[in-house]
Amino acid sequence: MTLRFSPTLARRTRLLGDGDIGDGPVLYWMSREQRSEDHWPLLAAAEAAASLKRPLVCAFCFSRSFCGAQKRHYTFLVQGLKDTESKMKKQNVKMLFLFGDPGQAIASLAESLQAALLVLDFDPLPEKRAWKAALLRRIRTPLYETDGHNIIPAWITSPKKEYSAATFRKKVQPLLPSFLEEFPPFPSLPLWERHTIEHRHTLEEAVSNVQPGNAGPTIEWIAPGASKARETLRNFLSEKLSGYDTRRNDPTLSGVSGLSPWLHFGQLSPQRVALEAMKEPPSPGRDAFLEELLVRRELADNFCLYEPKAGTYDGLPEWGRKTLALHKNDSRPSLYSLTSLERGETADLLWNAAQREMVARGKMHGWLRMYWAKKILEWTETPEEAFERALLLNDRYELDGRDPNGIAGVSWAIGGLHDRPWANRQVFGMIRYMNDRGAARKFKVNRYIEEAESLIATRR
Ligand code: FO1
Repeated sequence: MTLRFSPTLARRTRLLGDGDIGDGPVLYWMSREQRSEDHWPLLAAAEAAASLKRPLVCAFCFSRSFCGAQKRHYTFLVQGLKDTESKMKKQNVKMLFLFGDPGQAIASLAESLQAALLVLDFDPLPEKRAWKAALLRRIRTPLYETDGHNIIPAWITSPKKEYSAATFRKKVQPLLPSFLEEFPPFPSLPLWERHTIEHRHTLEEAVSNVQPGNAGPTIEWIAPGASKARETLRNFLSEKLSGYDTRRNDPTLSGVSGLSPWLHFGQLSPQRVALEAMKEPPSPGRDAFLEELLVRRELADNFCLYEPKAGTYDGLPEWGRKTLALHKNDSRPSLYSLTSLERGETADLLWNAAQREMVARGKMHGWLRMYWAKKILEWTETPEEAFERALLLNDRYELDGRDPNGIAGVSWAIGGLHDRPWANRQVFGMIRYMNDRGAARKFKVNRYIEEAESLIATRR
């Protein structure tokens, strides 16, 4: 029996594997989208539960490690899940927390629940692809995947890896009006009564098994959770949206949204952000912001979805790897060890401040991230090692790291992904070059360095 979803959910959901509908509750395996509202995968699971007259159970599985995540990341994630768990209760959704290899743990939970069917949230991150494959091998019930991160489901926007934002934008624009819609109301669901003691999986118990590293101090300047995210969104839209286009490239003006940590952990829906932004008056700032949110961000998912080697040097565009290889033996102006880079101990004061801010606060301004990664290319023996170092440091310290956006960003800076060839030069070949003179044209470099140092000192 194939389930029939309502049209708006059917077009955001695809059947990954068929099977027999079980006698138990519907199971939503929460991973990327860790909120309780504005949530297409949860709505798909809820619609299935309502039509089958079954309860809905939501499970989050903590893996042993995750792309180099540290304690500071789990603190943000766990606080957010606590907030979500209490909201889910009000919708009659029971949350269970597991620990282990997610593909296996979720399959055995589905088995023990005799789950009617399973819904998971789309995530093209390489790490997640392995989890999904492991689950598919074991699961017996129908398995659906719903895209809760992209306004247009990634497999609908384009059937292939896109070359640039320009080609991708041409596909996004005609589809946007019909997909940028309000979320339907959450259906009323029966409470899941029949849980036995074996399903007593608490959040504290599950996360106590994870032993993350402790790099970087705890982060205090941003509060996790959906309510804080919505408040920040509201302030950004009313105070900063209209000037976004003129202020976004200047790290001395807090002109950017600062929403990326909540978006990364799925505590805020990108569709909610776009719906609220569209309620603001049209302006060049709104256009620039929506371009980042709808094109750049979804382009990163397109890359990870269609490039099997995304996140590795071999996943970079061929033209980029070729031009870097031709300049492999160029002498580097300076060479630094990973430790010197990690400590921000280079001769470049701007770079050091950006690195130290990322370590201290788990964030780095967008323009500086590009400059930061390109300098690592210039100061490392080989482009391959530079790519690995940039992604390693990004994922170890950034609050919004371990994400398709981080992979696409580092791939753009070092390998020319979604960019075009530029004039040939030392070390970079035709990869776009950036230097401190470029920075000085964009913003007051010394002001940024002073501000960063004071923020680092006061831990704000
Ligand atoms: N997702 C999970 O399903 N299980 C985890 O244990 C987990 C840990 C984790 C730690 C840090 C982090 O930044 C993300 C983490 N995620 C985890 C995934 C996250 O929710 C996002 O799905 C991806 O990182 C974005 O693609």
